[in-house]
Amino acid sequence: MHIGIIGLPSSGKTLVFQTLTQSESPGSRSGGKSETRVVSVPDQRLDTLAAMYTPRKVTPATIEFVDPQVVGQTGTQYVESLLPLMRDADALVHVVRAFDNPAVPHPAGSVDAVRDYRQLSSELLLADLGVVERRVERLSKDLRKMKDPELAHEHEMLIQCHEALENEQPIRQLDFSEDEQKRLRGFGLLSSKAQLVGFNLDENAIDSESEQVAQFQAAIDDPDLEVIPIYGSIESEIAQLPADEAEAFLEDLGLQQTGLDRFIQASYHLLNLCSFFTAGEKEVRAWTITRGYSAQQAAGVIHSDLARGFIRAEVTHYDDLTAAGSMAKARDAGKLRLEGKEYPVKDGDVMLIRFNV
Ligand SMILES: Nc1nc2c(ncn2[C@@H]2O[C@H](COP(=O)(O)OP(=O)(O)OP(=O)(O)O)[C@@H](O)[C@H]2O)c(=O)[nH]1
Ligand SMILES: [Mg+2]
Repeated sequence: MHIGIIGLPSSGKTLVFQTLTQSESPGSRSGGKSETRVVSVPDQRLDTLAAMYTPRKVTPATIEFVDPQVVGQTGTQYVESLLPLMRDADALVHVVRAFDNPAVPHPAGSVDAVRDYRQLSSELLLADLGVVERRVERLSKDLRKMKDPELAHEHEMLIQCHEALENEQPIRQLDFSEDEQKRLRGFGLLSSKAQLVGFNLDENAIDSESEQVAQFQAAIDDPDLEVIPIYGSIESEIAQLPADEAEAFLEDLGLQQTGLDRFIQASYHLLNLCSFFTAGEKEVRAWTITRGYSAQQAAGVIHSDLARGFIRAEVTHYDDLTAAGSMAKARDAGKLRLEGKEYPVKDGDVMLIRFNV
C-alpha cells in the first residue's frame, strides 16, 4: 500500500510524515522530488505468532508513505506538479492546518481549516478535469477512426467523470464497478483516490479536539470523509522516543494511540483491507489484502506461482490457533480446515497454501 501526503504549504505535511514514519528512518530513502519511507504495520497478532513459532524471520505488512517536495509552488502549479508524484498512490492523506503558530504565519493570513480544505480540494478537481479533458479529446479522435467497444466504454466512463468534476464532485464518490475502478486507477486521477484528512492541531487543543473536528466535518458535509486528528508538532517529537517512553508521554497528553496507529486503522478501514498470516519455522509473516479476496487471490499476493498452481489452502483462524496453543492442537480440536480456491479469506486467517506448478 502506498499513501501520499498532500496539503497546502506550511500545513504540517512534513511533520505529519515524520510522525507516521520516524521510527522507521533507517529504511528511508530520498530521491528526486519526494521522500519515501516504508513503515511496518504494527500488529499484536504477529508478535503472538512469532512467540509461538520462534521463526528465523518475522515480516510485518508494510505501508509506503510519500512526502512530495513541491518547493516554491502554490495553487494550480502545485497541484500540477503533484499529479505525476501521486499517480501510484492508493490513498491520500490531506493535511489541513488547524494549528495556530505565530512563529509560522499562515500564508493566507489566518487559520481556517475549512477554507484551506476547500481550496486544495477544488484545485485537485481542476487538475483532474484537465486530465479528463485531454483524454476525452484523444479518445474521441481514436473512436472516429475505429469502432472499439473497450475504448467506447472508457469514453463513456470519462464523460461521467467529466460531468462529476464540473459539478465539483470528486471521482471517488461515483459508482463504478470493480472492473471499471481498476481501469480508472490507470488514469491516476487525484480525486479518485481514497482520502483521509489529517486534521493538524496544536497540542494545547487536545481538550477541544472533538469539538473542532465536528465543526470541520459539519462545514464540509461529506459523510464519507474520515477526519483524523493529529498533533504534528508534539507527535513527531514523541515518535522519536523509545516505545515505552512514547507510550507514557501519549498517556500524559490524554492520547490513546500513536498517530501511526490511528492512520493505519483508518486506512485499512477506508481501503477495505485486512490481513492474513503465514506461519512456519522459517518465517511468520503478515499480508495485506482487500476484504473479500478469495483464497486463490490471496495466494497470488504471496507469489503468482501459488495462485497459478493453487490446489487448496489449510486454514485456521488466529483466535482458534492461539486458543489451542499450537497448530497441532488446533488440528486435533478440528480447527484446521481445508478450503478451495473460492474460499473468502477472513481477517486473521492463518493459511498454508498447497500448490503445484
Ligand atoms: N505549533 C505547531 N506548529 C506546527 C504544527 N505542525 C507544523 N507546525 C510548524 O509549521 C511549520 C511547517 O510545518 P511543515 O511540516 O514543514 O509543513 P509542510 O506542509 O511540510 O510545509 P511545506 O513542505 O513547506 O509546504 C513548521 O515550522 C512546523 O514546526 C503543529 O501541530 N503545531
Ligand atoms: Mg514539507
